[in-house]
Amino acid sequence: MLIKKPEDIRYSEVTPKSIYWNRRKFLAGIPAAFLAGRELLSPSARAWAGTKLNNLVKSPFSTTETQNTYNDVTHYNNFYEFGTQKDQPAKYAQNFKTDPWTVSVEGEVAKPRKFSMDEILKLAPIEERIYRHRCVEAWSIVVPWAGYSLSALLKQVEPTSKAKYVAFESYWDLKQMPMARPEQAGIKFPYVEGLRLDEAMHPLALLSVGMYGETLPPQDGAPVRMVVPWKYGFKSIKSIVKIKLVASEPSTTWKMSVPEWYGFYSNVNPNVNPVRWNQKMERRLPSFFQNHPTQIFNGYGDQVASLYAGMDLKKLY
Ligand SMILES: Nc1nc2c(c(=O)[nH]1)N[C@H]1C(S)=C(S)[C@@H](COP(=O)(O)O)O[C@H]1N2
Ligand SMILES: [Mo]
Repeated sequence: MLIKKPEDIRYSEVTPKSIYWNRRKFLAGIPAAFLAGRELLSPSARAWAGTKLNNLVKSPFSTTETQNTYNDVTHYNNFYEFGTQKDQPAKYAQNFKTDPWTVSVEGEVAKPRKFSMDEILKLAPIEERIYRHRCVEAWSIVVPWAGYSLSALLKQVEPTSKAKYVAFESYWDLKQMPMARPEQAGIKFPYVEGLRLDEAMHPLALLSVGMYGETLPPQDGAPVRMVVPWKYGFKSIKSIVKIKLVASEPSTTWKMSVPEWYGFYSNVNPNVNPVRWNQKMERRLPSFFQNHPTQIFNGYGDQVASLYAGMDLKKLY
């Protein structure tokens, strides 16, 4: 019998449920020893993660900088719900159940509604966007994300004139995330983030459903997350279940934790160091050394600087 390795299996389209059941049928006839560990670990997560996304549209926003490897990006993570050490999410998010999944989009909108992942996947053409990602801890990566501008989703619900900010909330369930306790992680849960409405509507603000041409792995925020490339990484909230349009600035997890270090805006800025360490240089993984000068707005200033015209970025860090 010829057995394909799971990672060689390719799908013609993304339909997580049917893939799950077909794959279960396919797997049922195969002795366990033939299957890769990854597959055995988490049939439910695998139903979503690692599924090929076809017909990705190229994006003019992509950088030509060298991309990090899939291994770099999936084994050096910040996802405190699954542990605070960089290697923990890869281990402890493996069984994270991301199907079925819905995202509620509500608040100051004319048409509040819940979106299933199938609906999110079909809402707009999925683009590949190769972005720089800069963590406030001063490491950085270059990732080929898959997704589309968050604006495409927000337009569907028709924000009212009262909507001035967008508040995001991550999934939180102690059964699936036993480490997601404030005593253990040092932050409150559920993880929450926010953007001003004009930031959220900016085409660079990406609603991401995948990376490296596949759906997101659990440790990187499956099944759907934000990627806001001109801000420090903690603004790019993972595993989103709620998006609420609101009238005033929403609370954000890291600002609640240490307000003098982590502001609401948290634009990448080598000239402002509210955190106790310097932000002038960064360590591009997998290097051990700070080998890259950090750019204002993480190099996206041409596109986004106008959003902050007239603002004192030292005060509004
Ligand atoms: N829900 C949630 N989202 C989160 C985090 C988290 O702990 N929980 N960490 C943030 C931080 S600090 C960074 S740097 C990025 C890391 O994304 P990556 O692991 O996919 O590189 O996710 C952000 N989103
Ligand atoms: Mo981060």
